[in-house]
Amino acid sequence: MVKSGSIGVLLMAFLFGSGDFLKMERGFVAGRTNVTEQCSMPKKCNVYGFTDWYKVGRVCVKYFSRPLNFTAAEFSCRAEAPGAHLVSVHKKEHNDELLCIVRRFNPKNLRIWLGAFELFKSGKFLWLDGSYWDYQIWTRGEPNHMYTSNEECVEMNWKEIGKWNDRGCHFKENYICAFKLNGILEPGSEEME
Ligand SMILES: *[C@@H]1O[C@H](CO)[C@@H](O)[C@H](O)[C@H]1NC(C)=O
Ligand SMILES: *[C@@H]1O[C@H](CO)[C@@H](O)[C@H](O)[C@H]1NC(C)=O
Ligand SMILES: [Ca+2]
Ligand SMILES: [Ca+2]
Repeated sequence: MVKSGSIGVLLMAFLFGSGDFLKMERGFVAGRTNVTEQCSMPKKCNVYGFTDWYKVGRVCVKYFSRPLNFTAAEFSCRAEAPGAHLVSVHKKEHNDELLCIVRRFNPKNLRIWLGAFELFKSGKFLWLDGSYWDYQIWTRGEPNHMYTSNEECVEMNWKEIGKWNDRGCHFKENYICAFKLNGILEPGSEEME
């Protein structure tokens, strides 16, 4: 027979346990609600064969949960769609939309490669798709390896969510690919130069 004292302990354990459980569940639900509230998922891309891609500005993008080093990720993008590269970012609004996509598909690991790298320790960053470097949103203290070959590639969501960091290109990360919706010439495309 179990003594009444033990039953009391068991009961307490049960009550406290379930209390914690409820708190955790509430926190989880609130967190999720908030993520969807603060973040507007972009529309699907209306391009035949690419309807599981999303429209961000004038490109279609897709998240790949497949950790690859920067070079392998870029070549994987090129194989996914004609004219595709690792994604470039030119506006806060688009940066937010990319973050939203990552949150939706992989909330537990937000780190991704963007399509930017530092050209030969020049202190200058370039986009792989040839578009202008006209926007940046670095984590505080980053990029911390300009003018050295330690960290040449650009990732998002390391220490500060939605911000960028320069990191060694050999690390494997998930990534987002992008291709242009149409061939219309616009400022920021390499055809204008
Ligand atoms: C969402 O988060 C903010 C702070 O980031 C908080 O003030 C707000 O109450 C949260 N909303 C919900 C619905 O949990
Ligand atoms: C990147 O990954 C590819 C494919 O696994 C590999 O061949 C290559 O050596 C890697 N490059 C770096 C810099 O790690
Ligand atoms: Ca560097
Ligand atoms: Ca860095």
